[in-house]
Amino acid sequence: MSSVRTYEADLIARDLRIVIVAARFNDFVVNRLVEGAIDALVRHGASEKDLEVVRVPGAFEMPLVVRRLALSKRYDAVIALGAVIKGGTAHFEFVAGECTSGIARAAIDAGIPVTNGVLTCDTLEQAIDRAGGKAGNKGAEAALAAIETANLLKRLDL
Ligand code: INI
Repeated sequence: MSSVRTYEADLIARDLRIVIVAARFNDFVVNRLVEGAIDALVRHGASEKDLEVVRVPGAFEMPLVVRRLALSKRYDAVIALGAVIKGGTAHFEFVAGECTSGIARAAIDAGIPVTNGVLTCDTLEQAIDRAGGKAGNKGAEAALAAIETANLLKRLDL
């Protein structure tokens, strides 16, 4: 091992205040992402009283609400969960692109982690695979990324 000073964070969610922003569009898929995220947070020590879920109509509305919540100083991290499925719309690229760049910008503007659990898939089958099916649960992955990044920022104490 090198002796270079290295900062990394644990996955302990105790005392972290986290809000999940979930789209109603494709709720059949998104609800599984929400369940996966809450399960991961609680299994890593989060208390349910420190967790909130905010519902938005679709992925396109995500950036505005995510940004307001991230700037509110009420939370240590925001988890964005949605499912944009290509078969469903001709404006797939616009919805997916605006959502992704908007939530990334919200994190930069607010200075807290906003993790991206918004699926962008060609088919409903792919989305189901990634929402607790054979490709894991991207909601749980986004939750772990939120815990780690929130703890990293606390540890860096900048
Ligand atoms: N919103 C989604 O979250 N996923 C989709 O797949 C989707 N499709 O297919 O259209 C979608 N559209 C709605 C969009 O996010 C807005 O809610 C709507 O355009 C109103 O602004």
